[in-house]
Parts: sequence; C-alpha cells; structure tokens
Amino acid sequence: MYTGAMMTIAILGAGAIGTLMAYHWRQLHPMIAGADQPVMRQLQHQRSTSLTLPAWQGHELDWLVVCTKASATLPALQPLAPHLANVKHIALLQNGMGQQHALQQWLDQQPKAPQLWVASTTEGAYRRSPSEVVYAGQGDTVIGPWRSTSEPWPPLPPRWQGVEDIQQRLFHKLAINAVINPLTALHRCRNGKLLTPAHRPQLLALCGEVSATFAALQWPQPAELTATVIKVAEATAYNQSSTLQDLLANRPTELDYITGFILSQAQQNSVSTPLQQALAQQLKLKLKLKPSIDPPAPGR
Ligand code: KPL
Repeated sequence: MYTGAMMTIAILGAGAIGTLMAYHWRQLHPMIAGADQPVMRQLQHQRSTSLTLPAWQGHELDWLVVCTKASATLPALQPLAPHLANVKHIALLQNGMGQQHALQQWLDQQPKAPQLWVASTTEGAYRRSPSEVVYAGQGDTVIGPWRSTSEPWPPLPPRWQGVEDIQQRLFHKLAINAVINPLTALHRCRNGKLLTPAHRPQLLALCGEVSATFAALQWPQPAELTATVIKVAEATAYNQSSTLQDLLANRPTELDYITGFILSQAQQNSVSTPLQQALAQQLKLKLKLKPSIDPPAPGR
C-alpha cells in the first residue's frame, strides 16, 4: 500500500495520460523528464487546474513513469541513460506490446538499471490543445513488475493498484485495442459508432479473428472478447480512441505496437490473419487522407 509521502516521481511524456497522472499526483510535485524547462498544463475536470511540472534534473527518483507513445519509448529514454542509476523503478504506461521487451533488453545492457514495471489504465483523457487536457472518464490503473520478483514490492504511485497478473492484463487490453483502435481510425469515428449497423458486422468479424489469433498464439484474452469489446465501446461511446486522437493530430499512432505486433507474431507462427492484414493495408492508405471526424456529441 502507498504510504510514501516523500515519493519522488518524474513523468516522461506529458500528453493526455501523462498530464492526468501529474494531476492525480500533484501533492507529490511530480517533475517532467526529458525537458529543460518546466512544463505548464491545464487539466479540465469539473474545473480547470493549472499544473507546473518542474524539469527533472537527474536526481534520485522512486518512479520514472513513461507515458510516451510506445514507439518513442527507447528514443525518449536513451538520452536519460546517464541519470538512470538514480532511478529506482521505471513504469511504462502505454498501449501496445513489444516495447516492454525491447526496453528490458536495453536496460539489461546498462551498468545500473532501474527495475522495469508495466502498467495499464482504463482512465480516459484527451488533449484539447497542446497545453490543455480534458479528463474524460474515470478508470483504474494497475501495475506489476515486468519480470516476476520474489522481493517485496516498493510503495506504488498513488491510486495505482498492484497486480500479480500484469502481463495477462496487458494482453487483454491489447485484444480490445486491436479491435477498437484500428476500426475507429479507419472510419474516423468515436468508439460508440462501431456498434451501429454500419460498422457492427466488421467489429464482430474482427473480434472473432483477434480472438482466434490470440488462441492460436496461446495468449491470454478476456473470456468473452466480443462481449468485452462491446462493453468497452458502450462505456467509452463518446470517446475518440487514442489512435484516432493521434491520427487527427498528425501524430504517429500506436498501431505498430497493437495490430503490427499481433501481425508480426502471427506471421512468425504461421497464423492466418486476413482481416487484420487487410485493415493494416487500408489504414496505411487511409492515413494519407485528410482527417475528418463525427461532430462532437451534445454537451461535450
Ligand atoms: O484504450 C483505448 C484507447 O483509446 O486507446 C480504448 C479502450 C479503446 C478506449 O478508447
């Protein structure tokens, strides 16, 4: 349980989720890593809160929480290598798979490396402007060590729950993201629109293929993937998926670490994935088009 009033935390990647975590931890005065100057953010939740995140200067940290996109993990951390001996734990809070393994391999080559932890969240946030983030939906964040350990767990960042089965949770989230994220990007729609007659057949077919792929690769998945995806799409109906947000903001998406990761593992194991392959192809074409989006839902 968290008791560390003096816990020191720095965040790498002050996008929507990074800013939301800084807001949750504001009493601990979290810092921002990888920046020379303090970073200012506004968090909109009932009322607007201003956050000033001082730049981390490389001194001792309990947690370095990485909220960058999956693809930016190593490029963002490598310049911090000279300071990593002062970091006890790194926590990756990102969508996707593949980056955890790559980071662990890199950490293993460092002279004194922090212990790698991984986290998954159902919190919803989006950027309204470069410095303004909206807290769109409350959720939970779970964390566990990437490599299992017999050592006692350290105090965890506030509001985060430690779980023994974090890898399973990451695979479950990967399965959900593998359906909702590429489809919302393809159709440029909010999550709930996937449940309408125009898109529901494609959603159901993709759930079936993702579920079969996970079974063939012997990866854990939710007991009823289709029912779970429908529940998540209903609960986040007015949200733009993180992939759609990236697309609309002309940022690189995480799809290489979601659909791309699944496709590469499936290919290595001769598992057939025609729908996901077609989707990947279509998205490559679609990404070149000018973004457009459904009009905002009433009252949002
Ligand atoms: O995790 C998400 C994301 O957008 O990345 C979902 C669950 C699809 C919610 O939007």
